[in-house]
Amino acid sequence: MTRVLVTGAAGQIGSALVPALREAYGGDRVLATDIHPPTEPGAGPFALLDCTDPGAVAERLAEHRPTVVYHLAALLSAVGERKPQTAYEVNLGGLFNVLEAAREQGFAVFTPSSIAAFGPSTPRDGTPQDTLQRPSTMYGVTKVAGELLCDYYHTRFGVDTRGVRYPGIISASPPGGGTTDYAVEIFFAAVERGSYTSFLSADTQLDMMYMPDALRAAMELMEADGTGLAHRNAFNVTAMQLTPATLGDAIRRHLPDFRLGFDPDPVRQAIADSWPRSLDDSAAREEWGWRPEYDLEGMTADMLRRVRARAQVRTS
Ligand code: AKB
Repeated sequence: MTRVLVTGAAGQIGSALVPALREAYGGDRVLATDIHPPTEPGAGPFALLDCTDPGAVAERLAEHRPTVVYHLAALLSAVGERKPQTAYEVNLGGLFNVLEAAREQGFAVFTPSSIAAFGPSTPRDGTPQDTLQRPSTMYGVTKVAGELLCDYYHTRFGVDTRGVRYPGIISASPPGGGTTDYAVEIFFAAVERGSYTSFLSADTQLDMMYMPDALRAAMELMEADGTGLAHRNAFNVTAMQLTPATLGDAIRRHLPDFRLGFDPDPVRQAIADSWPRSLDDSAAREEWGWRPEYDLEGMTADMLRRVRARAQVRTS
């Protein structure tokens, strides 16, 4: 019987993953945890949890007795450059505490890595599964170290660790402090104001994925037969390659008057320029059957529908 605990449940991925896990495994089997209380109290079991506190992590996990932990608590790339020490403490310290509890208590761990685990010396087009990883951000450093730590806990202690390298995630749930956040902000600005100024230049190409695919990637990887996994931490996964300009064009096919400007922010532009332009996700496709469902057109239509619905709720 699957029992789940999610850390960072109030974040961009967590707030969408928790309902999907509750749908799959039953509401009372999925404990959502975060340092922030839930915005919708009563939606299901919730506990406050600071992952940097090893005692609290071990205690909460021993109480809930999960079979799987989705460990999402982390600072993203742009915030990580503003607060590198906190990013190290939360992203690596938190992961270490969860892995130690997994070693003692025997649950499986999903940890998201990111395209940020690559750096300027990585091949940028068709970035292979196994390649140079010398990132230039603190977020990226914690993601590479996290991948290695998860592999170590698997080979040394037999912990069932698995992960994916997420590209930018596009969702109607708000992101918090990432370099790919423009791809979410642009939809809200298009619906609410009819215009948006991108903090990345028009032709900055990055891998992206729509949230329903991101959730399926995590859940399908954790359900996959572990004996078929040659790679574990972490699999390249992607769904589409976008620039701010191509995303603006896709939105304009639904909202012809939408205006898009560009005012690159030096810090986030430098981060984006150090990341891949397109990932090769053939290892995920071969080892556990990964297939994205949403392309640019499908994602854009569905995002606009969801963002309009949210905007209506806000103004009614
Ligand atoms: C970020 O922009 O920091 C994240 C990521 C690509 O990991 N969305």
